[in-house]
Amino acid sequence: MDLGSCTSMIVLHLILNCFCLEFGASIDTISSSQFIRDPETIVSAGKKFELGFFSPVNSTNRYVAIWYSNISITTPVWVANRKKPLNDSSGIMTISEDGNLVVLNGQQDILWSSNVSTGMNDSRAQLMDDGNLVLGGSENGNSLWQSFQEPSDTYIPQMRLAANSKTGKKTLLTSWKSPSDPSIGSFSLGIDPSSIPEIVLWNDSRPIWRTGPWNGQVFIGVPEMNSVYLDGFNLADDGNGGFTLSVVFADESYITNFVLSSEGKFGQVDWDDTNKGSWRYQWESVQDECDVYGKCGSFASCDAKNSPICSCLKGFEPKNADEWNSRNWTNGCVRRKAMRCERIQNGGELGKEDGFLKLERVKVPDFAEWSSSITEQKCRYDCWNNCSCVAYAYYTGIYCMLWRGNLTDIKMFSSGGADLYIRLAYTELDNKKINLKVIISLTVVVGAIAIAICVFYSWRWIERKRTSKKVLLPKRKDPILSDENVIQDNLNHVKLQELPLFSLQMLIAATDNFNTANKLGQGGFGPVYKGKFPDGQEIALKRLSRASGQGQEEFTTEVVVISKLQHMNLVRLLGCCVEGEEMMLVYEYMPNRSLDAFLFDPSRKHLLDWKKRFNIVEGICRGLLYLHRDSRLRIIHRDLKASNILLDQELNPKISDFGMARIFRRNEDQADTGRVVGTFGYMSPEYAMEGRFSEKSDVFSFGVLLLEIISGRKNTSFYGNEEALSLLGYAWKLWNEGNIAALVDPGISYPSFREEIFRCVHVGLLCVQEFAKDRPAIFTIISMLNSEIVDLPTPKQPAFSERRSELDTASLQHDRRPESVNNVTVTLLSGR
Ligand SMILES: *[C@@H]1O[C@H](CO)[C@@H](O)[C@H](O)[C@H]1NC(C)=O
Ligand SMILES: *[C@@H]1O[C@H](CO)[C@@H](O)[C@H](O)[C@H]1NC(C)=O
Ligand SMILES: *[C@@H]1O[C@H](CO)[C@@H](O)[C@H](O)[C@H]1NC(C)=O
Ligand SMILES: *[C@@H]1O[C@H](CO)[C@@H](O)[C@H](O)[C@H]1NC(C)=O
Ligand SMILES: *[C@@H]1O[C@H](CO)[C@@H](O)[C@H](O)[C@H]1NC(C)=O
Ligand SMILES: *[C@@H]1O[C@H](CO)[C@@H](O)[C@H](O)[C@H]1NC(C)=O
Ligand SMILES: *[C@@H]1O[C@H](CO)[C@@H](O)[C@H](O)[C@H]1NC(C)=O
Ligand SMILES: *[C@@H]1O[C@H](CO)[C@@H](O)[C@H](O)[C@H]1NC(C)=O
Ligand SMILES: *[C@@H]1O[C@H](CO)[C@@H](O)[C@H](O)[C@H]1NC(C)=O
Ligand SMILES: *[C@@H]1O[C@H](CO)[C@@H](O)[C@H](O)[C@H]1NC(C)=O
Ligand SMILES: *[C@@H]1O[C@H](CO)[C@@H](O)[C@H](O)[C@H]1NC(C)=O
Ligand SMILES: CC(=O)N[C@H]1CO[C@H](CO)[C@@H](O)[C@@H]1O
Repeated sequence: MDLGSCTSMIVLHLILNCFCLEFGASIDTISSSQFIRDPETIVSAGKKFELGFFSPVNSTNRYVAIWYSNISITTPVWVANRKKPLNDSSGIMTISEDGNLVVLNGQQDILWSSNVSTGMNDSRAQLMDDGNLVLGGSENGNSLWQSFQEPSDTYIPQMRLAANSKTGKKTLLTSWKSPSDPSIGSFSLGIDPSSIPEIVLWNDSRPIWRTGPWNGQVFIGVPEMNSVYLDGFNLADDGNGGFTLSVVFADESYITNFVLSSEGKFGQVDWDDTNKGSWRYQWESVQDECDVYGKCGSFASCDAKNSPICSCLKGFEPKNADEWNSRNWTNGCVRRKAMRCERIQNGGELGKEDGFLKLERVKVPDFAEWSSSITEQKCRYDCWNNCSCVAYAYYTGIYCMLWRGNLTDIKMFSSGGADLYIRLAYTELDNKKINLKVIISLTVVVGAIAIAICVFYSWRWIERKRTSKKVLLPKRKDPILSDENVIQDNLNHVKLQELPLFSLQMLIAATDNFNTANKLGQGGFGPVYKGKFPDGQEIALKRLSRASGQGQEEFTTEVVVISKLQHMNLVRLLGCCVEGEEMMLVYEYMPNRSLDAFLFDPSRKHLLDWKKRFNIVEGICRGLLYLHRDSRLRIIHRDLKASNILLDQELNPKISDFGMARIFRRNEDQADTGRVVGTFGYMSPEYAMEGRFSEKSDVFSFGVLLLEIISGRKNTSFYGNEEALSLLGYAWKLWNEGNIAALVDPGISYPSFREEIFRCVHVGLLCVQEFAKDRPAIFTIISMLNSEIVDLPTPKQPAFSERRSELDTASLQHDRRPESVNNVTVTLLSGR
């Protein structure tokens, strides 16, 4: 199509649009001339949401509400006239003379109004496809009011909950009074911004559940947030007391929301379309009694696995023993022996310094105060140094939390959670003098430990066998991050604000003046050398060629992206060097080089048996999941391939080379680029041809990589044989012939893993499907590999499985920057 005909199409389209608006064929808008009268409705453009009149169960009252238009149960996600129902079917929703959106009854009384000063009388309200009802002036298109600002009992993706600690303003979800009465009930939920922000559920004004503080990635009192299912949350801080919660779900076709029921139950529900359709809770805030706020009173902890569930913290005793023993825990516990600093104040005997007792895996108590100390030692000292401090905790992303006064709402988790250090008088700690009793009990304990060790090792042996089949979900508390490493890790976070700069002198010395003997390889835009610092630390050094003028952007991207990321499956950047013409990046050294050096080398591929390969697959998944979903940023790698997967001592994979990565804002899902970079063979069709990339283009590359790992063959190793098919075409052919076994690398002996390998082939084929929307997201892939999802969909024909394209000549990896394939996307780029 030439430009002329394109323009005329657009004009025609515009004319049609106007025509529709004026004459009522467009039915997503309310204006003063185009209002709705019970039982009329309007439907959003994509037909996802509908607005109209409805009656709740067992009620004849009429309310204006928004519901999902395409599901069999009318589920209002927003109700307008909650306080003043209509008692007949004479209701109208329209734009009033003052420009507000209003609900009127037959007598023209205003039952509900958007109640903003609009300064115009010709505004219109539009129901958007995300469920938002937006009142806008027809002139400038600014919104005057939105239903998302006044939520009812449902939080739908795209909505934002805001709170401001300075103005005290909060957007709250408020429950209905009962399933048949939408008026405002006693429960509400929103952000409590008073100290470290968290989400709180209130019964009137009493908190009854809370998430624990936000650490930049998760609410640390919700251990399920380690799981991918609840991911997509973000709590943005405007630096001025304002916080905004948003949730992004990768798959928009999937109907899910968070609802606060009239009984005060809060959870995530999913629409299940099977049978006639129903809502299913996929997560609930209160999973056991210990989730109920302050169940055990002050200075006590709650453990649902114990009976009774409440116990005083060590060094504390029930305030009222009778009540406590009859399981009335309201009064909580009190300190048995005053802290030393208190004894000083009261002129008592001094004794030794107070100490801290560590409580592991807890939901940290309420009323944490944030301290600016960033090391654990300093945090401990801050607490120790101030007599009003009774406990501290140190947690990645928040760093130092201190508590004064009472400790309320401590729950013990079986995994996850934080470590809480409680301040106790010296004599309450475990370091008492050894007496006879202790010796006797020690003997018993030693015996018990011996038995326990035997049990533990046999259990571990069994567990090892089991976990070899299990994909590890991305626990934020990676073993590598525990205890001292947490400090180290956090120090790194801080340091990386200004990435260490190495001097050129030092790097010249480390690499013996870039001696070719130390050259590890040639990257896309510069050689990589091995080096060694005087202290013995080995490094890999990428020297970017500035001569070509290229590499500068990659250098910046890589520094920005990777210095913000910390994950065991991503390669670590140690620092950089910019001096004169030189730009260099310094990484940790990976002794086993990259995956392709094993996979495609006939003499070394046998070193990777199936278990190692599967471990590598899992690791890549975890690294990708972190990039796509878990880190603060959302990152599309764009150049995932075997040579960018480095292997450490134990052959754990680490994703490297972020020079082409793109950072997405949390609410962005895809982007277009006029400059297609990447490696043929791993590029998804929409990226290679249209410059469109998203998480799903990384998934495509992962799929190719997965098939390469299984087959031990490169996509590009197929010219001229096997009937001129690519790896994908070959895999597809074998899949259809039911001969998957022929794809598997003969170098891996596998009878006992047959099923697992076939499953991987299946997943691989799902990842390389032609259309991005058909490809699973990375967290789904993990569940699939892990056999959590048992019934895998049937893959459709992969991209590139038939055509042998003319691109073959470019399929070697030397050319990383083919020219723009499509000129049109270049103009799109500037619009974003
Ligand atoms: C509606 O009324 C019927 C009969 O009184 C009752 O059985 C049912 O539980 C009610 N439903 C709701 C949601 O209140
Ligand atoms: C409506 O639901 C049906 C099945 O429940 C689905 O096939 C269809 O795509 C949906 N339409 C929209 C616009 O979501
Ligand atoms: C409905 O409510 C109006 C006031 O809003 C009242 O005047 C009228 O009598 C009511 N009708 C019925 C049938 O209850
Ligand atoms: C409109 O808002 C004003 C203050 O913002 C309030 O006083 C008034 O009661 C509101 N009116 C309605 C109908 O909600
Ligand atoms: C809107 O206001 C203008 C003047 O302010 C008036 O001429 C016009 O009739 C009004 N329109 C409606 C629909 O009330
Ligand atoms: C909410 O508070 C009311 C009154 O104080 C109480 O009866 C009810 O049990 C509470 N509900 C929950 C879920 O805490
Ligand atoms: C528990 O103790 C508190 C205060 O002593 C008292 O007010 C409350 O009624 C008691 N609750 C029960 C269930 O006995
Ligand atoms: C201890 O902390 C409290 C509360 O922040 C503060 O008011 C007080 O000055 C501190 N005391 C010392 C000795 O730092
Ligand atoms: C615990 O401390 C908080 C704030 O420091 C206070 O609001 C609350 O009332 C206290 N609770 C008890 C049981 O003392
Ligand atoms: C794989 O190789 C074939 C030719 O060998 C090529 O046409 C194709 O673009 C490559 N990429 C993919 C993803 O299949
Ligand atoms: C892209 O634009 C350049 C110059 O603007 C032109 O030379 C080239 O032919 C165009 N390519 C395509 C595929 O349209
Ligand atoms: C399979 C393999 O070559 N593993 C090596 C990885 O690197 C460590 C440390 O250099 C070697 O000890 C392993 O043999």
